Amino acid sequence: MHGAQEVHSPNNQVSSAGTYTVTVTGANGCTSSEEVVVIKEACGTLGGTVWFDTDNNNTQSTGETSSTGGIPDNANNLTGLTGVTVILYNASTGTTIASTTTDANGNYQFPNVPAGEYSIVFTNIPTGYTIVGSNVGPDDNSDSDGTNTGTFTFTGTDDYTHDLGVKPNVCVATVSATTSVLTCTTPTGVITASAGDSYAWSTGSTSNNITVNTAGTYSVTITDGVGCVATTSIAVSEDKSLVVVSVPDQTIACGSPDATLTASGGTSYAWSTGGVHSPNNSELGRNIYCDGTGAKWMHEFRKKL
Ligand SMILES: [Ca+2]
Ligand SMILES: [Ca+2]
Ligand SMILES: [Ca+2]
Repeated sequence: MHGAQEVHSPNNQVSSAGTYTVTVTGANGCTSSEEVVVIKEACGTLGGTVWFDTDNNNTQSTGETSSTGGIPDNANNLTGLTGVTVILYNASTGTTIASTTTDANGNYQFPNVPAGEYSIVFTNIPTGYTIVGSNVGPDDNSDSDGTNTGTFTFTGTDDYTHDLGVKPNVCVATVSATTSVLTCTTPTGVITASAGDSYAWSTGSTSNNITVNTAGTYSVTITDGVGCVATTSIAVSEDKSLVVVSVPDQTIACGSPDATLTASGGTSYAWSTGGVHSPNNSELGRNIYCDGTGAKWMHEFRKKL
């Protein structure tokens, strides 16, 4: 009963639940009394966070969020996923109660929610993230409740247990090249990227492979179907320096049948006499002969094999 303080006005503003009594006196002096029952609806805040499960254990770990109901630990500069749409449904009727988006720290709140049966759905999650396992472990404060929490009972006491754990997709890009050194015999190489859905090469190509003919470092960014993005690069060098050929001149002395001409500096040799692929060629030579005056004469010849 709330009769301790009398109010002599037709209006009486109350803020507490309870039973109130009013006694009304008419112009004729007669009185009547009436009891008024006031029920205060239980209201509170529903909320949580979309957090990064950086250690992949499907629960909010120390350092990922604070220990109190999914509020990110900003002291560690940790943030959650911003811009995720969160929808509050009346689980009894299926109607939408409210919709909001996660803030810069991944938090969301629905204030002034009456006690009742609800469900919360997370949607518009950016590509590039995987949803972690739901309801792992015994503590609803620290678990993830999935993109649809399912029906839960809200008593009107603030409740921040409705969270969603996400983790960035990780992928690794690799490239392979048919040659790492461009030479006179291998003037081009083909660099092939590991499988993806799209490719962006430093050359501007969007193919999964590129053909290169100049030395350099070539990079590629690979994107797959779930938004996983990875970049890698490979260096291709070039060795097209000319061989320094050294063949000392020779004299075929009078009376000698030939001279050996020796080339160096290479790995294979092709003499003008043909058919000889060694550093030495004794088929090319000069005849030196002497006449009766003592003068020397020379005749070059190439012997056909
Ligand atoms: Ca974790
Ligand atoms: Ca749960
Ligand atoms: Ca939870």
